[in-house]
Amino acid sequence: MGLASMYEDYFRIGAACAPDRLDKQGMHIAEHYRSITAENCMKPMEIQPAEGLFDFRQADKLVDYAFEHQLDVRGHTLVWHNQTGEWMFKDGNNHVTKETLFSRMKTHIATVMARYPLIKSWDVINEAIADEDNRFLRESMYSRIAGESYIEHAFECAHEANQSANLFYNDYNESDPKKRDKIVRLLKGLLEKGIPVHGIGMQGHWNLYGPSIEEIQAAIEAYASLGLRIEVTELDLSLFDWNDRRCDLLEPTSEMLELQANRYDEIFSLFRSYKDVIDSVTFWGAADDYTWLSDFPVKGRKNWPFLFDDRFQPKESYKRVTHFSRLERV
Ligand code: HXH
Repeated sequence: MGLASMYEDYFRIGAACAPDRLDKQGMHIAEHYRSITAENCMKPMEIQPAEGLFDFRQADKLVDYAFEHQLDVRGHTLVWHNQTGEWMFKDGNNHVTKETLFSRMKTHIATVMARYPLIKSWDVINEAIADEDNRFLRESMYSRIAGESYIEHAFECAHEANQSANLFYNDYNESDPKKRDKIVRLLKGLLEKGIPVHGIGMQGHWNLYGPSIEEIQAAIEAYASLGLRIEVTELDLSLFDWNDRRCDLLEPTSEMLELQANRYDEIFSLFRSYKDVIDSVTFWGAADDYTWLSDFPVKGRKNWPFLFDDRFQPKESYKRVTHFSRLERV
């Protein structure tokens, strides 16, 4: 029985993947996951590299694979300051006007969502809140040209494109109390204006040392109190603390793997206790053979953030996450 089946009564379990990794990872993904997210191939830059030039080949491959294997797909991501073609913000040598930007956003959102009408959850906006304590909105071409209004515009376009889709605001450091409160403020404002936003994507790029369970729980409570659905969208547990830049590790130590198993255990116990508000938990990868963390924040430093090892074998973390008491299942 695969990971996702064990969690059938709780939430969907997903993995991020890429079409050119399906040869290697496809079987593993079909066995253990119920949902996939495109790691890169649905990002604006990939899908619309130049104005009006849509390239759906990679994304189609992933969606076809999902359909064949009865996996859901999460759409990631419609609007982001990163991995977006420069053209989006330019008119010759000048910046575009807000009107032009809004019309380009609308075309992009409508075209992508129309291509994939069966995708039920979309990350409409990714990472719009600033990390700095003294700033609210992230500084980006979007905020420079349109201020905060681009956010509601994106949700309105998405809702117009597909009225039955669940629309998400997605961000990282989402459990940090200061950033959490800013995200809450943003979403509260949107809801009060009647903007169609249905959920919050908690990315969950965490590590062995933080954030604490209390902080994660407080974040879930805060987001749920707005009446929003929660999806954990990009979960991974790096073996390294953020400021730890050591590069000498060829394989994880048993202490690290034990700590990781403890962390995964308490994190999934917490998620299970919030199954009424959490609809899915997606890892930002499928197994330790590939992770973006092997290039971030230290280029070329291998990391081992998942429940399955390099050869798709279950780690101690997997055992702890799946060996929960059946009495819990109510
Ligand atoms: C996610 N960003 C994206 O949502 C996903 O699409 C991508 O594939 C991987 C991760 C997380 C992230 C956000 C900001 C960031 C790095 C990763 O930039 C920083 C740079 C330096 C210091 C802190 C953050």
